[in-house]
Amino acid sequence: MDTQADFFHRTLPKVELHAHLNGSVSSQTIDKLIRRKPHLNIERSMTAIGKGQRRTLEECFQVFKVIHQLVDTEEDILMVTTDVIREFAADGVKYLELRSTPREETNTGLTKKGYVETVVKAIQLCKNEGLDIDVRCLMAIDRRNGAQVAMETVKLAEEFLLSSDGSVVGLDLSGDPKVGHGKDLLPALQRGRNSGLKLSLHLSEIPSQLEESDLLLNLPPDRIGHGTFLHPEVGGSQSLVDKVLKNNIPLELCLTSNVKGQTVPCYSQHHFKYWYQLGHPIVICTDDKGVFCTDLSQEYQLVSSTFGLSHEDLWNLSEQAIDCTFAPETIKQQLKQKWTDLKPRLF
Ligand code: 6MZ
Repeated sequence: MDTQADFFHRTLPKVELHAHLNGSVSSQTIDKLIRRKPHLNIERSMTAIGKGQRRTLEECFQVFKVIHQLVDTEEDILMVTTDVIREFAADGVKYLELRSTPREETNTGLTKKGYVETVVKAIQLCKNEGLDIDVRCLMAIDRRNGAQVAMETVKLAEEFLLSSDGSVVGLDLSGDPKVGHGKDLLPALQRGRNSGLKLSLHLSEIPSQLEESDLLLNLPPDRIGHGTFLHPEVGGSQSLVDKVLKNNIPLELCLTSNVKGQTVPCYSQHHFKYWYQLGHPIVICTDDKGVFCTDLSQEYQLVSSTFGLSHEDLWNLSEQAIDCTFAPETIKQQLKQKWTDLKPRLF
C-alpha cells in the first residue's frame, strides 16, 4: 500500500501489537544511521521495499541483516527506539508493543543485557516526554539461533519482567520460518510462560509448518503472528483452526508485509477475510513499517478499501484490539476510556 491514509484513519486511535523494532526504522532514521557509518557503504534503497515492489521472504531477511549492521551500539538503539516510538505516536497509535531480538556485537561491546536496557530506557524517555502512547516490549527469540540462545533470552526476559517497571511483558518467536523447528524451542517457551511472560508466536507464516503449528498451539500462545497458512482453504487444517478458536487466540495480521513478502498473492486473498468472517479476534499491525514502507493508518485504510469495511467497523477493530494487548487490566480500562473520549471527534 503506498497511498496516504486520510484523516479518519490517521485520527483513529490505534493499537499496534506486531512491530519488529529494526524492521520499523523509518527512512529518516536510516539516513541518520548512514551518516553515522559512511564506511559501510549502505544506501537507503537497501533497507526498504518500496512502492509496487515485491521480495521473497529470504530477500526480506537479507534486508534485516543490512539494518543490523547500521544498528550496533547502544547509542543507535536508543535513537532508533525513540524515533520509532515517536513515529507510531504521530500516527495515532495509543498503545504499542515493540518486539526486538537482543543482540550482542563484539566489535562495539554491545551486550544483550545492554541492548534490552537501552530499549527500556528509550521507552522511559518517551514517557517522560509526555507522548500520548503507552509502550511495552517483547523480547524476541530468533528461531535460527536454536534452543540454548532461546533459553538465555527467556532468562533475560524473566529478569526484565521483574525489573523494568512493566515495560517488558513477554516473548516473541520470530525469524526466518524456513530455519529451525519449534519443537526445539518448546522448553524455553514453556519456561517463559510459567514465569508469567506472555507469548506471541509467529505461526504458519509459510505453508510447510503444520506440524510445528500444531505443537506450538498446545502451549497455547497468547497471540499468533501472521497465521497465514493455518486455515484449510490454503492448505492448513480444520483441527488447527479449532485449536485457535477453542483458546480464542488473537491473530496479528500484517497485510502489506505479507503481500510484499509474497506469502499472500494479493490483498483480496489475505486471510484477514477468513478470520474476520468468523468473528475471531484479529489485530491489524504493520510488522516492519520501515522495511515495507507503510504505517498503521495505511494498513487500516487498506483493510477498509480491500474488504469494504465501514468507519464503524474499523473503529470496532481498533477498540477490540485493546483486549488483545499484554497490558495489565487497569491499563486496558484506561485505554477503553480513551477510545470512548475520542469517539465524538470522528463520528
Ligand atoms: C519473521 C521477522 C519478520 O528483532 O532486530 N522479523 N520474523 N517473519 C517476519 N516477516 C516479514 N519480520 C521481522 O527486528 C528484525 C528481526 O525481526 C524478525 C527477524 O528475526 C528480523 O531479523 P529486531 O528488532
